[in-house]
Amino acid sequence: MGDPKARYRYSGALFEPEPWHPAIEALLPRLEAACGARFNSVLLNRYRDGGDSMGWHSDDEPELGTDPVIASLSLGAERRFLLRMRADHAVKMECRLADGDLLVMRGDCQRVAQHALPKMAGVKAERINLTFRWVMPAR
Ligand SMILES: O=C(O)CCC(=O)C(=O)O
Repeated sequence: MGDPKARYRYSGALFEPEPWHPAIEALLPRLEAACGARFNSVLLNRYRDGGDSMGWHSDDEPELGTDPVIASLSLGAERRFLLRMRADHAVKMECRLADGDLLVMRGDCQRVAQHALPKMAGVKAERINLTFRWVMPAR
């Protein structure tokens, strides 16, 4: 979802954003003030329960530029969030993301680290995660 020009390429496919939902667009001023950054797009991920997960990756698509600011807003079930250094996977940290938490990744985070949201046995409730980004229009 995002501004019409905020198209991005991922795994060889070009994604056209959905227009902003007014309830999500209304969050932008507070998010941008909190992060000191602009956002023109948001990626929404739905985890139906603890069986849904996201593997290790970095948000390092070229459209995000160097050292992107990524604001991740969590809604719904509390889940574990993991971060590890690319150069040494033993160097890692973990936090819990609860309903309403805002996690901000910035600086060299996407260049030097990877993140993941592991499966969590026993979690029955749904979680929705919104990651706000600035996407440079794809050519
Ligand atoms: O659901 C989360 O907290 C992580 C989402 C994520 O890693 C992503 O959208 O790149």
